[in-house]
Amino acid sequence: MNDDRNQKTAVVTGASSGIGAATARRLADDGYRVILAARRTDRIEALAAEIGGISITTDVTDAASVAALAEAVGPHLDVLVNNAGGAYGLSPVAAADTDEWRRMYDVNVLGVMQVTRAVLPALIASGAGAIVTVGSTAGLVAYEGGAGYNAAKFGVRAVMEALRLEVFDQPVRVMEIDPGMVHTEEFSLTRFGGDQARADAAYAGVAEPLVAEDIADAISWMVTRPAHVNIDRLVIKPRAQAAAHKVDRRS
Ligand code: 8X3
Repeated sequence: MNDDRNQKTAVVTGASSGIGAATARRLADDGYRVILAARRTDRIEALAAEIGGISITTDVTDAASVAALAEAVGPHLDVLVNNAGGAYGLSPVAAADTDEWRRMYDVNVLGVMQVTRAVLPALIASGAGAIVTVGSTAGLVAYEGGAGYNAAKFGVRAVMEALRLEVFDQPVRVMEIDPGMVHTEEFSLTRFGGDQARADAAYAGVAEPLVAEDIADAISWMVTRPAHVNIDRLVIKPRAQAAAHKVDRRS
């Protein structure tokens, strides 16, 4: 693959929709050569063609797939956006579905670990690497029915905190963004197994939830700070959401 060091390269996982797709677009606008990594080849191919990026079909939970992504990245990488993740279900602990919990741990925690581990040498080799992992306010405060997702996103935060300590003397920033309510086409639909009515209810009455572009804008800001500026954690919520449980739904 082209390794033109005049143009910075960014990998975005989960780039097929939502925050990942918006971030890929935004980083391309910012001048990055963007590598779009996701499972759905047709979607990332189409977006890559549109923004002049590169699509690499990737399942972050699959070791061989992640190894192929790292191989395609090559020896240098400037930015990694660990965005692939998601919530499955909203069951209380008493009715928890073990498979859903496993899937959440697999994609949110092991996925972040596997991709980060695979491209960390390339990030360090760039001399000024930057990692932004998309966590969630669900990783800061638990809520009823959220335990499986909460546990996974609390886990993501732990991984980022430990990694920051481990590479403190290396030229790589370890950053995290924790969004609250973001209205994307798929997050809630995935959580509720394709039930559009339940998905829509999550945003009911909220005049202005965040949109994917708001998060992409923040990620762009984080990675484009000077290399000595580490935004450890950026918590971002719509004004209507003072806390997970305190949402203005009057509209
Ligand atoms: C998404 C935020 O509130 O649905 O990561 O858990 S929430």
